[in-house]
Amino acid sequence: MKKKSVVTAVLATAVLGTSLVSATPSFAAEEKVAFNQEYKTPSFIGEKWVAPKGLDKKQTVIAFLDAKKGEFKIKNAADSFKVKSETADKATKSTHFRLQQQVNGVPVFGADSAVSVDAEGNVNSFFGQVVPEEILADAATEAKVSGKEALKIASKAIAKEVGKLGKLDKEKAELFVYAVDGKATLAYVTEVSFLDPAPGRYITVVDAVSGKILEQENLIHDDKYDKQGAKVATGYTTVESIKDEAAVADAVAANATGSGYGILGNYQTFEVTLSGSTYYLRGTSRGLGTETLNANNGTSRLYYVTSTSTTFSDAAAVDAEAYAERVYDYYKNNFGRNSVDNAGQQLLSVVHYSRKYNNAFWNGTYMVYGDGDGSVFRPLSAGLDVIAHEMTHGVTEHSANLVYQNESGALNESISDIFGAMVDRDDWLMGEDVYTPATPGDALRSISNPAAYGDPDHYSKRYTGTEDNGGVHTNSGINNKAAYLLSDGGTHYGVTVTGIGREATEKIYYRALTLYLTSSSNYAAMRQAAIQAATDLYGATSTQVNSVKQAYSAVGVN
Ligand code: D38
Ligand code: ZN
Repeated sequence: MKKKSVVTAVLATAVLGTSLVSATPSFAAEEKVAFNQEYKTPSFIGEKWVAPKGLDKKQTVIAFLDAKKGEFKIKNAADSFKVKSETADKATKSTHFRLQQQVNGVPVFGADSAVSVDAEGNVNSFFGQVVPEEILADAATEAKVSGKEALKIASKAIAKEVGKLGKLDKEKAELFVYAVDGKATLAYVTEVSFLDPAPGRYITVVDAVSGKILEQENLIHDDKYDKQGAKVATGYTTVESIKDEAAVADAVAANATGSGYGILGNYQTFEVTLSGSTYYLRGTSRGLGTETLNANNGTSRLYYVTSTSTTFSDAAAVDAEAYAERVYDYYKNNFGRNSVDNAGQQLLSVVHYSRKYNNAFWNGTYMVYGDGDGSVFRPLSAGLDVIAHEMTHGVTEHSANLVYQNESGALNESISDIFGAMVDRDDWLMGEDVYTPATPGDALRSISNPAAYGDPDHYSKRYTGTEDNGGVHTNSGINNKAAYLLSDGGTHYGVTVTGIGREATEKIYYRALTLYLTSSSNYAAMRQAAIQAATDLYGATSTQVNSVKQAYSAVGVN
């Protein structure tokens, strides 16, 4: 089922301003409009658009899009866009809309956008992707297959690839008009996730008329995993401490502070919940709660982590819970964000996943940590940056929703690495506390010097193959380097960047992620989104804005 990936066409965006070959990078004027390379519709508009009198903000956004309908290649903005969210920003008194392109009321896959309206009610910026209606006209308007049937078709195909599926953590089917290579199809984009028999988060695109699978991709699939796939245990030993989930939920519970020693021997405190005479590794004060569960070196069942006192002895579980709480607090204290979805979503962590599993991942429901094989990795929850990286995938999914492929996928990875390094603030390395216990000082990736681990530190060095979803863990280096230069400064390929510090840097990236980036954003959009965020926070002529421009020019993103 390997093919052209789920969204390659949608993602094949690149900015072509009028002057691709601009003057010396640091002096280049910012382009006011950028275009999607495939569709030749705007992907960024940075000009102020003065609203006609008498419109409210939402009407202004639609009027703006309608005024540009020729460029967007649509007939009528009111029919073509649906407002998904409206967020008021106290800092700048601006209002931020997220919109979804639709045709006959059906959303167009990957065609979302972000439009900001300033305090005076004028449009400030547009970011996103709009597919010409001419292309969409081909799609059928009526589904012959139901969402349920589409999920059945998807699950059957997945089982054929990985074997009989265990409990499904998520099953979702959404009807879209799905455009690829200039051809539009009415299709269900389904998502099926599970931990058993192997980690799966499958996106399957099913033709809503014929039931044919157009594309299928596992987002938790990579070559490194394939190599150790054979080692994944299919069976597991049951433990006596197995508890009935319902019984625990029904019991009268009380909170307490628990403690224990983590993998690296550090003393950790965290929330625990007393139910009957048993303490659970569960906190209730952060959003809808935090909880750490134990896969017990299997893949098919999750067990409670319990103790007869507030002291917990499972070191990997202690770290997972303590650090999940710390990452929650980082987002809450710095940005007022309430969990991954900003609505308190319960934070679930799974430890001791599979056997000797050398990785950690976010599957849309859980953060999952392997124990490592002891030589390549120690239990991965021992890394605060690892936990921040995984949880940030959840934050991204609920904000920009950067598609996990090619440039947007590399940005998705980079955002996770950047916040990993912001939470675990003492260095710019990823995974240094868990990788190769016998080799001190090394890491999985370096944000300050990606090249030290073979990752690109300039756009011209980007990987353009298809491995790892188009090199998402490789090309992340380009944006990682920009973030590092922005924070700490330096001269890179002859371009000097004035550092603005970690505090300003994290604010800029959080703002760009939550207000300006969209699912199809590429590096060029990232540059513009960071400039826009820095402009909001510090003003258009600030050193911070200038440093953002320098940082992106230094990594070849102009
Ligand atoms: C290196 C080696 C063996 C396995 C791995 C890496 C070796 O040197 O022999 C597997 N691996 C681990 C990681 N990357 N690859 C690191 C973790 C970070 C967070 C510590 C990581 N995980 C991925 C992610 O969260 O993006 O980056 C998991 C991706 C799963 C979806 N594609
Ligand atoms: Zn990641």
